Amino acid sequence: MLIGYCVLLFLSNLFSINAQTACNLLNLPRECQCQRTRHTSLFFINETYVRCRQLTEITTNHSWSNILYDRLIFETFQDNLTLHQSVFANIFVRTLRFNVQNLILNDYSFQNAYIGQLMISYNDIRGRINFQNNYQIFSGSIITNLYFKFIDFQTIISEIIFSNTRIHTLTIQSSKFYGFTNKKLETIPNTLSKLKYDSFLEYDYSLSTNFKKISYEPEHSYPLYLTRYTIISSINTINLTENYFPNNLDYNHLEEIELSFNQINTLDAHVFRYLKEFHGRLILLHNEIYHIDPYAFVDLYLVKNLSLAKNFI
Ligand SMILES: *[C@@H]1O[C@H](CO)[C@@H](O)[C@H](O)[C@H]1NC(C)=O
Ligand SMILES: *[C@@H]1O[C@H](CO)[C@@H](O)[C@H](O)[C@H]1NC(C)=O
Ligand SMILES: *[C@@H]1O[C@H](CO)[C@@H](O)[C@H](O)[C@H]1NC(C)=O
Ligand SMILES: *[C@@H]1O[C@H](CO)[C@@H](O)[C@H](O)[C@H]1NC(C)=O
Ligand SMILES: CC(=O)N[C@H]1CO[C@H](CO)[C@@H](O)[C@@H]1O
Repeated sequence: MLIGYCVLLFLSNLFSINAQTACNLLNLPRECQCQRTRHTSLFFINETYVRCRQLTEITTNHSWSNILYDRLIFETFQDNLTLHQSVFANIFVRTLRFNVQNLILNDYSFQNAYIGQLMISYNDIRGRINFQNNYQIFSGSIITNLYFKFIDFQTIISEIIFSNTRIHTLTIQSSKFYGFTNKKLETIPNTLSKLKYDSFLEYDYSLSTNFKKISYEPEHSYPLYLTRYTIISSINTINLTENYFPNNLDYNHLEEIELSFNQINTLDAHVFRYLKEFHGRLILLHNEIYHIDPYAFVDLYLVKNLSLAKNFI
């Protein structure tokens, strides 16, 4: 009994020393607290949990990417949180969460990042997001789930923001989303291998460091690879346009597009013009579609499953 207790004490001391070391490596701003994740084995010494409250600027003064994170959380209420250039370059985190009223992202803020779940929201009220220069933010990154909830995008955004990125599921929910500019990019095909990691980091499993490092050339713009593209209750128009389909998306690898609960009533001519190679499922459930232009679906010749239930047709 006593021996067991001593062993436990010894292990927890060993752990706290390691956790302490990981946190010290960061030399965190005073708004941030670093601790071990609760309920995880004492042996997972990489399971660092960092939470920052009312931080307004994230700068490269701190080496954020020095350690691996289980959870990294930023809560900034009624203020701006500005991420400087490249602050989270090469970061490795299972869950990264921003609960921020006005999030301002700069070029390459998440370059080469490896993220399980990236959640951007603002409680149950609408927060705002600002892509400072409308330029590459996520290039070279692999993200399992990128999730925007209760966010006002304020304006049409450039698809360059998501160029050279591999995302399993991109979800925009209960937000105000105005679509993409579909600016033509100089795209270089077949660039998956240029990304640093070759697989998704499942955010609900233990962090794994077994990944291949592949070199990355930042001077080029590459396509966006997505498996599922979901916009629910967020499209800010009743007349769906091609702007909701980024032109740099590799539709050949996309398995599902879901645009449900969006109050869309019109499908215009050639609205799916970028989807010529899309052969997955297109789900338009629970809209108010009653006007479909005769040329609305002409570009969709490979689509496998089209779901138009719960509409006004
Ligand atoms: C970052 O470091 C520079 C130079 O050391 C300093 O002037 C600046 O105030 C720091 N910024 C923040 C947000 O700490
Ligand atoms: C917050 O950012 C916006 C730009 O998005 C700017 O106009 C405003 O002045 C900023 N507010 C503060 C308190 O820095
Ligand atoms: C839908 O929007 C497109 C592009 O803005 C426009 O050309 C078209 O007339 C609109 N359709 C309807 C039915 O309002
Ligand atoms: C098509 O999608 C609907 C709704 O998601 C599903 O119920 C149906 O089984 C799918 N059909 C095929 C052939 O995949
Ligand atoms: C970055 C980091 O802290 N990596 C450590 C994770 O844990 C293993 C042992 O469990 C160490 O060998 C790594 O250095």
